[in-house]
Amino acid sequence: MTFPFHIAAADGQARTGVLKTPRGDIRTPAFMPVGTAGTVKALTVDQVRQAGADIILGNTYHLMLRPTAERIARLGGLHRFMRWEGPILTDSGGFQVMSLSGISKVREEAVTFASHIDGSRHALSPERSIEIQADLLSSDIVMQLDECVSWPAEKDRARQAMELSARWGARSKAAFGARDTQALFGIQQGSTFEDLRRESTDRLLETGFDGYAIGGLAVGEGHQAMCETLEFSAPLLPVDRPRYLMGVGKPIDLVEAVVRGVDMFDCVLPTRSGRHGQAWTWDGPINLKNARFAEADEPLDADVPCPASRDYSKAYLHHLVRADEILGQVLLSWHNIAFFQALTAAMRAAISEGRFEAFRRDFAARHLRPER
Ligand code: PRF
Repeated sequence: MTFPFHIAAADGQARTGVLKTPRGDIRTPAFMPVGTAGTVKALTVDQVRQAGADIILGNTYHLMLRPTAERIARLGGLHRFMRWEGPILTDSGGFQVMSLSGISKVREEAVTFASHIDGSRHALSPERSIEIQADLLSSDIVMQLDECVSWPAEKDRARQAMELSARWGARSKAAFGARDTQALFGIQQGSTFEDLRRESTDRLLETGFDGYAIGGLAVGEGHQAMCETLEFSAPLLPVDRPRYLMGVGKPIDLVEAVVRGVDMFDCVLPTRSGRHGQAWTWDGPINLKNARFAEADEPLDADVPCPASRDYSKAYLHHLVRADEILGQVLLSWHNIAFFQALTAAMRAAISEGRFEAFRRDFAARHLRPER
């Protein structure tokens, strides 16, 4: 059984709907806060839920190294371990090996790598990634192991990674089998090449997945090239299954991907930038460290239904950030997650009401306006 995906309304390529999972509904377009190491950094799960998130993301790479997937399994799985009762999507590990580990080697059988924590050697095959995600962590949405090339990529190199990802997708599916309460997503690769993205999709469709991710973007190509690639990549994917753009992005990236047919996102941006004093608002990003907020006796956003957005002044947040107080990191992470949820909620409403183009135009005009 695959998770039902009900598209309630479409406006151009943009769609809004609900992905139904046994652990709860995921309203799309959806933003998934990143809980890399079994925590959405600086936040309790109650804060994450209160900010409006339906689903969070976890990472195979981090959890297999520490505290190990076997230990999490003995402690009842990732949901129980971290006290998050909603759905969890786990990434498969290959991308984090590439971006975080020491020396790594990609072979047909598996990727081998040195831990960024203690240098110990590990191997991750498509089958082992499925075992960790589905059997040990008890993830709800499991990602296939893939290979993502950095940008720019020679076409031959991009083809090689795309073809390996397609073979790993088939092996992942065989290892996953048929399950009642968990879903498996395939990952399209092919860098910025249209023919490679097409071939990647054809091979994923031969295998057959519950949902489809677009990988290999937001790796240095820039906003414009990402949008151009999405323009042909997203519509290749089945219209009736969720489409997930991995590791994206800024608010403007989300809006421009939704207009091209993407349903799901994840990114460390709201929490990472929150820990560095940055707040995301309808009027663009602001840095609370800036002296102009020293006596700004107004909240970040009175309309975002989150205590961090509504109940604390910018002047107080400025003080916390300047004094390097932990609460500053907590409140800005919390606000940023709530803002990304408010953004996806606003997109869902605009699509439902058939006014997504106007929303997109007004959003860009306000969000990208140079600071006054
Ligand atoms: N593959 C996987 N995870 C990812 C990516 C990918 O290509 C990206 C690329 N932006 C982020 N996270 N498995």
